[in-house]
Amino acid sequence: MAKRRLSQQQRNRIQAAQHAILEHDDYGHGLVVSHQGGQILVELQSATTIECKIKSNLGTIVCGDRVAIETTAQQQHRVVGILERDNLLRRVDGFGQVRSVAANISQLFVCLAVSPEPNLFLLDQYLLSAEQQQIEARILLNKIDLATAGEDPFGLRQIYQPLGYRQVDTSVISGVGMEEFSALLPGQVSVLSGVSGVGKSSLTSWLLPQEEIKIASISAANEEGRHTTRASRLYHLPGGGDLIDTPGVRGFSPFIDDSRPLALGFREIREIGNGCRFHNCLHRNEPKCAVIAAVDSGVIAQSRYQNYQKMLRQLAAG
Ligand SMILES: Nc1nc2c(ncn2[C@@H]2O[C@H](COP(=O)(O)OP(=O)(O)O)[C@@H](O)[C@H]2O)c(=O)[nH]1
Ligand SMILES: [Mg+2]
Ligand SMILES: [Zn+2]
Repeated sequence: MAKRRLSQQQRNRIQAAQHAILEHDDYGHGLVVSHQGGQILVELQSATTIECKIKSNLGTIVCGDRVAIETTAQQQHRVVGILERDNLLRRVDGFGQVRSVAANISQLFVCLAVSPEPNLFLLDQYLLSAEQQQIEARILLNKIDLATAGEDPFGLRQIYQPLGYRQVDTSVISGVGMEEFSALLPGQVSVLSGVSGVGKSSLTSWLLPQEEIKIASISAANEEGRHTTRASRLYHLPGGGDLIDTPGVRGFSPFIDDSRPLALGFREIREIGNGCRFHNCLHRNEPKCAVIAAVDSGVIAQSRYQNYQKMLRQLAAG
C-alpha cells in the first residue's frame, strides 16, 4: 500500500539521519542546551540537536551540563550520565530551597545600573556566591548614559577594581561600552544576573536580536493567567560564546554556603585575614585582627566590611 511504503520511506530517511549522527566520533557526548520539565535537548559536537529522555536517579540536569547519551534499538536517546562539572550555579527559591540553575558557567555578569541605584549588599552577596561556586564574576554597570562622563558612579570602580573584579560600563541606548562587553563573550559561557529594571532583557535582545522575538511571543502566549516557566536555554551568540538565559538565572537570589567561612568568599578579607592572630578569626572584635586594622586604615572598603558583618549576622540568625 502506498501509505505503508511512504511511512517505510520516512523511517528509512529518519534512520539514515540517525546513522549520520552515529557516524560522528563525538556521538555519545553532548551539551544540554534546553531543559524544561522532562524534556531535554542535547547538542552533539556535530551541532545536531537531539531530544533526550533521562535515565532515572541521575539527579538534576541543567543547561550547560555535558552529558553522555545512549541510543536504544528504537532510536530513542537517553541521557545516562552527567560529566564532571566545572561548577554549578545555584540559587535559593522563594521557599528557601536551593535550586540548580546552570552548569559550567565561565562568567557571571552581575548587572547593575546607574538607575535604579545599585544595592551594594546584594552585589556583595552575588560576588560571595560566585566566589564560593568558583564562577568568575564581572560587574556590568548599565545605563551609563545617565551618568556624567568620566565619573565613577557609586564609587564602584574604586571599591571593586583593586579586588580584581572586571567592570564594564554599558549603555544599550547610546552604545557606549557595548563593544567592550561583546569582546568579553567569545569562548565563554555567560550568565547575566541582577535585579529587575537594570536592563538585562535589553542587553539580551541586543546580543540575540533573532531569539528575543521568540521569547516575546512565548511570553505573550503565556499571558492567559496560567503560570508557566520558560525553559532554560543555552544560546550560541552570533559573535561567539554562549549565553545561558532564563528568568531563573536573571533575578536569582544568590545561594550562600554557610558550611564554609564567609570570609573565604570576600577576596580581600580572605587574603588580609591570613595576618590575623587567630586562624579562625571571624574579624568581628577579636584581638590582633588584621582585617579590622585594614578597615580602620581604609585598605578594606567600609561597605564591604559592613556587608560581610551583615551576612554573618544573617547566617547566625538562620
Ligand atoms: N537610559 C537607559 N535605559 C535603559 C538602558 N538599558 C535598558 N534601559 C531601560 O531600562 C528599562 C528596564 O530594562 P529591561 O531590559 O526590561 O531590564 P530588566 O528588568 O533587567 O530585564 C527599560 O525601560 C529599558 O528601556 C540603558 O542603557 N540606558
Ligand atoms: Mg527583563
Ligand atoms: Zn580577623
